[in-house]
Amino acid sequence: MIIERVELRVIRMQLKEPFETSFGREHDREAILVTVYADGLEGWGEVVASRDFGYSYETIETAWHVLRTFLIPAVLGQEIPDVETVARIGERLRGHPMARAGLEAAFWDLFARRAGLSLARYLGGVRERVPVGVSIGLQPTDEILLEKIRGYLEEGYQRIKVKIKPGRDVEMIAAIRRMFPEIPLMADANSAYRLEDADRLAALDEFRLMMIEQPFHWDDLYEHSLLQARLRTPICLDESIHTARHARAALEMGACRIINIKPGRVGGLLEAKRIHDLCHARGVPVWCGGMLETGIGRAANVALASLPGFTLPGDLSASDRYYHEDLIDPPFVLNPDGTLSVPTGPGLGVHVDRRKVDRATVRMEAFQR
Ligand code: OSB
Ligand code: MG
Repeated sequence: MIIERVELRVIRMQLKEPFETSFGREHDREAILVTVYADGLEGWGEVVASRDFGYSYETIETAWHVLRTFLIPAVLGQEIPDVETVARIGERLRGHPMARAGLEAAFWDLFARRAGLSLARYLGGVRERVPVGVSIGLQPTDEILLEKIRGYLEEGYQRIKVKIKPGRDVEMIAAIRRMFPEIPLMADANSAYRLEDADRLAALDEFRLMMIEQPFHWDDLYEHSLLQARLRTPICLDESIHTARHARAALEMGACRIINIKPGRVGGLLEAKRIHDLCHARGVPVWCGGMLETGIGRAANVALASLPGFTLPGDLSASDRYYHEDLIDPPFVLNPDGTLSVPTGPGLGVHVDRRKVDRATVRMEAFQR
């Protein structure tokens, strides 16, 4: 397909409540929406970089720069036959996975629509519904956290993930376990610990967590392998897995037993699928992570999570867990069985509400061949 037009938008969405992790607090969410046009069709993708660095070095500003300076000129007016071509263009850059993933996502939507298939089917998905959990940010007190957990369990979420950091860990998890002895529970440190904290992390073993996510540095594998050798609890890596090569290395050195797959972190759905395929072949469970996406990024994640190896509940909560009003109509709603339904329409399978997109847009640029 000859790519006729690409649009970039920075959108800003107020979060229902602030989201706090070990690296900072977000009150609203900015993201870049990418729209590609060809043959009377359009495709939408979401770049999950934030305004500030923290989770990653990428920001809205770096992603905008990379897209408008390098990636869009390489596809605009060109004959792009498949997503592999887009991925190869992206791989010429070193790093900047979120910028690349957002553009690639728009092409996945476009090509799935051209094929008349849902993105889930186009990717090889096998599930009609995907099990989902909820990721709860750091709260001012344990009491508030326990109330939040109770509310999400009542709504039907299948597992609870809480954020931890030094000083907000063993006692907090103990309090959760006293109140909810049997719930599927896990903790995400977002790289807040150091090797010297290994004893403190080992003290979490007694709480039967499903996993501890990313305790050490965002780019580390080796120190995680030292920790995993000491822990009964599986380590799940998020930040440290940038490619399928990292995933293989991490598994072979025993740095983790579970992988959180986020398309934005690994440069796109194609690399996400490669990591899935590798883990699936080895019997390693994976789940789909989240970056507080709008319905556009969420639809791509839900499609990815319909692949057979995504056996654990993902950070794929309903639209109303994040936003008063999503950009898609209808929004994602939680099924009573704690799942989200995988859209079946062509491409992302969700209707992007352009009026809502316009209202959320704070910056826009169009590129025409
Ligand atoms: O580490 O998984 C993370 C949100 C922003 C950045 C990093 C992370 C998260 C979450 C939220 O945990 C997951 C979600 O519900 O989208
Ligand atoms: Mg994480």
